[in-house]
Amino acid sequence: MISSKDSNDIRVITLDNPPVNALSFALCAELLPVVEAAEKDDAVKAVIFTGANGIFSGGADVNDFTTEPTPETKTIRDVIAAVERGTKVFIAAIDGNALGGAFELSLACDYRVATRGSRLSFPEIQLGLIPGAGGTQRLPRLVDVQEALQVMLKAPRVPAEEALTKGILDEVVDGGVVEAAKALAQRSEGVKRRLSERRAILPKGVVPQALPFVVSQAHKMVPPEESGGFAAHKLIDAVEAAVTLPFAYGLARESRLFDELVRSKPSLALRHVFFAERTLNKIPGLAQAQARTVAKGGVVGGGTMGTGIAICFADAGIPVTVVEPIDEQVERAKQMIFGMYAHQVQRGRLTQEEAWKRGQSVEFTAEYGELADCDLVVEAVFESMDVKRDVFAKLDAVVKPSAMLATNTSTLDIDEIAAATKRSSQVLGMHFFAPANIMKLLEVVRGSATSLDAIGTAFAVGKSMRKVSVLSGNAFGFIGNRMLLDYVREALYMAEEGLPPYRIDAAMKSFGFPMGPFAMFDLSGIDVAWHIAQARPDLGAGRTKVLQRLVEMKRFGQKTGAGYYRYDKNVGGGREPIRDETIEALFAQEAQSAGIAQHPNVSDEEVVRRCVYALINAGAALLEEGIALRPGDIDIVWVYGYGFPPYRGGPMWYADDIGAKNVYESIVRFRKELGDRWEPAKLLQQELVHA
Ligand code: T1G
Repeated sequence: MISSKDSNDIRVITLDNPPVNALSFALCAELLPVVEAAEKDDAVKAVIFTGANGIFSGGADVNDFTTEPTPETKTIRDVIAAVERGTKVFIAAIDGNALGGAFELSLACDYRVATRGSRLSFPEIQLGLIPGAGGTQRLPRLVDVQEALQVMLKAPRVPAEEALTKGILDEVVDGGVVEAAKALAQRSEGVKRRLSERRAILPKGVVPQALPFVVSQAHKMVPPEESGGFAAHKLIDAVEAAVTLPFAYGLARESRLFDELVRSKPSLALRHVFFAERTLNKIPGLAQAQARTVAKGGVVGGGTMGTGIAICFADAGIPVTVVEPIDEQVERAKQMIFGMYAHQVQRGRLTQEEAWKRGQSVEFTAEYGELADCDLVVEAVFESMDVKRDVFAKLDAVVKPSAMLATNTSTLDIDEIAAATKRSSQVLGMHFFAPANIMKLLEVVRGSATSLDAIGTAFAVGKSMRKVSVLSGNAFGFIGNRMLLDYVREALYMAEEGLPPYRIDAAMKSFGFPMGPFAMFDLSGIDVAWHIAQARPDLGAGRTKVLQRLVEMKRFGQKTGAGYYRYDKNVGGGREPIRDETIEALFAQEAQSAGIAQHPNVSDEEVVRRCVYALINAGAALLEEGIALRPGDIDIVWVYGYGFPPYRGGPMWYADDIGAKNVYESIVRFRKELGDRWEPAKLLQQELVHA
């Protein structure tokens, strides 16, 4: 895992622990004596750290955090302490990513060189942690406190050129970073530059007396500790120590804060999400599958979803042809594409040239025949089985024999759609979430005949589109929407029992969702909910005619300026839900007509239990039915697709956190109090859902 090679009086130490040179306990146990030997060797004047496998290092090995270190365990902290004590000149030669503990190792060095295109980042906050090996103490001694906080709070991937401008790097080279480091070692003439010997840098215009105010302001800028801000507040405490305490004391403070965070529930949940996301593609047999290369994509339907999917292809560098027979729709689609890319250029995310290239890679036609050479075609037409079957029959007749056909349906039966073709092994669902070019979640839905090659192709295309792809079995609503129906059913039932929608939404927002179920209805469209309720009245619908009344009043939600809430273009740009007592009166009136007993006094905690336990119960049933492969897959669907607070790990992780048995007992109580719809999934009787 560690190799070292001398070049005259310079020792080059290489981190080599594929795939990302993670600074595991094992690697650090090997690295420490090599660093100490270099320090003791009089023939060595300078030490260079570099990484193999095209990356400096992805930081500490996140797997190690659940292992309680023993006094004998060596971590990156021990290596950095040895560098700190060293008298040689230490240089970090960075190529690729230098993340977390690797960034910290470079800060303990006297000099830092990187190749153009390398990136430095402190992603710890995304794991509910803080840099725990000196980063919170050294970075504020290299850039000012405000800058350092932004880098550690927002976790940007800082490009090498920007890091050079900020003074984090000493040199950026186009290649030969180790050679450049050797030259720098010679030029350094043995001059060390320990950051620990500097003072933290206050932002321009901030005098030491103003520090308490600056710190209190920083705390106000991050979410409350119980709402996902736990690590952020500890980070601010650590950076404050960098300003107010001597280096050694600040380091000790950082260690204590880190050790508290690494055992915290939010961090355990976020590390679960990190690994669950990287487990999604571990599907039995998929490694042996022959995923097709998709050199050309096709989309049928140039509506909002179809155009969004076309943009996904363009962003992945895959030329795409969209079949859309209606000229006005083609114009609208082109405007959407042009506007989206113009926005990206304006925000500096894309160059004009790249935007132009991507925009040009999307072609429109009215002819199915233009799709003949596509490797993958995604259908995105009206949610009607007859319409979709007709599209698939036409596609089957024109595309090449090896082409894969995917439907973007959100609820319809994949097998029934596949039966319209003679290639059912090459048909599957690719359920994009609106807006398709923004949302990262992609449900890949396998029909009973879908081949592993087809699934592998969909996962490969999803990766090139930078999607988070989750495999789902073929059942109504797949994973996300199937669970959503039980979640929204409980919200509707509580509203019918006299609890105002704004109270329900407020409770779910305080739990950590970005918006509550009624605001979500208004965003996605009440007409869409009505369409689904018509298709499956047994799922997700309420017991009253409220939904029907809203549709009759053409209150479809944000897009019509009113739904469960009112919207005023002068309030939050017309997107801010405004409580509407007329809807509460409508619920009361329709509930009375339906003879529904009123229970308006439901606590926020009970609102959360009813909505979240409905999710957990539906998720457990999907695992029992084999629709979802793993609990972690369900967690990813809900964190990425529906805004479940990631610091709670997703619905199934949350179930284990509160205890699956506790959830089971609550559901048994709900069944007695609320009705047979609360049939507890057997899986919840076991100790942990995440076996
Ligand atoms: N620890 C353990 N495994 C890791 C890892 C890490 N830090 N980073 C990646 N992997 C695994 C990953 O699970 C996957 O495994 C494989 O490597 C490829 O990952 C002390 C406390 C580095 C940019 O948070 O951002 O340092 O699927 O698919 O797209 O203060 O991985 O092959 O079994 O993501 O090329 C901080 C997280 C740690 C970095 C590469 N570091 N990783 O992206 O590959 S905390 C991170 C990434 C820390 C110090 C603190 C990315 C990547 P498998 P991948 P990629």
